Amino acid sequence: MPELKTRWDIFCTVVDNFGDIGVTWRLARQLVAEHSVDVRLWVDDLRAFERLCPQIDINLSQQWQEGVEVCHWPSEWPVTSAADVVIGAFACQLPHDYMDAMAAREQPPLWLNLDYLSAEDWVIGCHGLPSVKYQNVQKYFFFPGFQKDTGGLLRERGLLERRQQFQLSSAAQQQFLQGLGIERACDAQLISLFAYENTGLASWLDTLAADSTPTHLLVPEGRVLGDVERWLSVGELAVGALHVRQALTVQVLPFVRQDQYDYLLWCCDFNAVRGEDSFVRAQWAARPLLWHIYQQDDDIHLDKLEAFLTLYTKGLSTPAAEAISGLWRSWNAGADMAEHWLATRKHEAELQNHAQAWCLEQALQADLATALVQFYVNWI
Ligand code: TRH
Repeated sequence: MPELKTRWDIFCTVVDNFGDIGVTWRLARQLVAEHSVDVRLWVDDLRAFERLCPQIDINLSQQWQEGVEVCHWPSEWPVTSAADVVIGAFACQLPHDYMDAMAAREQPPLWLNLDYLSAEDWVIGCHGLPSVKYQNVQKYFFFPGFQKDTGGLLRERGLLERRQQFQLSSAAQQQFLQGLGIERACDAQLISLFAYENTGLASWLDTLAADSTPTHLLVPEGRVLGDVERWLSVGELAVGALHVRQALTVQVLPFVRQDQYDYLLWCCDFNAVRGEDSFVRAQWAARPLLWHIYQQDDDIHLDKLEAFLTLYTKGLSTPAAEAISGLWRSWNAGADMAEHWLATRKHEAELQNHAQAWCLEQALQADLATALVQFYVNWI
């Protein structure tokens, strides 16, 4: 692909949680590092950003981080020229003055809405279609996805090779885990837990505690901790807290930098993830996973869950497909996890092989940043 010294503006409003900033920060860095473009990332909430990237100075209106110009989205829009490519993430509304600046350009910019990730089939038909127009500037839909003819998934160059090397090195893993204060018992399975509040958690923890295989459960600080506290019957859990209940050890971790979170996923035998970005990262970890999908009005998220399961379970034996699907459905209904977890455990080896195969299959698609650059090249 030709090297393009173009300017890109990415706009991110943090609705809630970390997915909006997680995705746009990852994309911005990758565009700079791998496609040599200039990127300004406009973010309205630097505090949320700071959780993933602690080197951010939340008091600055403009700063450079890893080659990206990070700008705090101001209440009064500054006079600034519009970039060659403008990305509004997740249908965020661009400032009116900026839209005027887009329209004032001699050559209008490529204007894209980066949509939410979905495995539903309709995404294929809608990816790349024109959306609304502002004066002479046409906006287009850009849909990430798992299938051919979608925008693909965010995946940095060399990610899978780095992951594989790390997973082959028990010393590297041990060093990383020790850095977080984790002493893994040699026969214990490691599970990471990043989830929203979930009434099904207690039954899963009961099952893990009663299991003959020991489990070390790693829980980064966040929304699920309240359910963990209730199950343990303890007060507020702080980072570093460690509790043992029969075969289950529960340890609370700090919320780590985004790249460190990858290492955590790569170390674990099984990852419970949520939302969008951690969900994708767990797939690149090539380990079996459990997805807590972001809840939407009228339960439309359940269609997305089923669409993903349909794709993901292709190639699995019927019992393994039923086990993992049952587990995911229960988790997302906040229902009892015991039976489905035990069923899933029976197919551990098959699910592990499948996670590897799925990861390799997904990596055959162009990654999302490359697909965006290609879209721009085709457009001009
Ligand atoms: O935080 P989320 O629930 O974000 C959600 C979803 O994106 C959802 O689709 C969207 O509508 C909503 O936000 C507004 O889950 P997600 O997408 O996994 O984002 C979490 C980010 O946090 C991801 O980039 C990984 C990162 N992370 C760390 O950097 N360190 C950590 O310790 C952990 C646990 C996560």
